[in-house]
Amino acid sequence: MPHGRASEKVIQSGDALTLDFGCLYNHYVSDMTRTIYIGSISDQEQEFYETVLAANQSLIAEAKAGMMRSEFDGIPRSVIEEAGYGDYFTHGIGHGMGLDVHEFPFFGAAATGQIEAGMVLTDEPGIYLPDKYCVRIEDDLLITETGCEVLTHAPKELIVLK
Ligand SMILES: [Mn+2]
Repeated sequence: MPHGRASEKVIQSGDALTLDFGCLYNHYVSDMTRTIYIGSISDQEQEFYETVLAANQSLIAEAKAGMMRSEFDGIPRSVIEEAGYGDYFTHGIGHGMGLDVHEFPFFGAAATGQIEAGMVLTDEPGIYLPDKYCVRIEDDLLITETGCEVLTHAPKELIVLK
């Protein structure tokens, strides 16, 4: 599921762990997600990870003020679609944030209008294979006139905990 809930499940070797969290500072929020692997990783999970990372990075490379919201969603989505997993990316690419963790603008299929300099937007592509596993990588981007500044500095290389 794109947004699961914490449970009593004991983490086991072979599990993928998607960690979605943030902090609150002077009334403003952050939001980030990393997916790590416990003990081992299957070839398919590794392909999913590399696809989602490429999608995340494609938006960092292209995002800037004046871009249409449909384009902000469509650039990373096309990376996942071209890899053949478009049916498993089941939510918008991200959302605004500030005083609240989910703020205007949103990026569903019906999103219209442009993104503006000064907006802080999440870049959170994912692939969710029902009843198997998922991967999501989420960074916070500060939109500028010429590009974007990545506010999330946590590493994104594939991590398999032994
Ligand atoms: Mn988010």
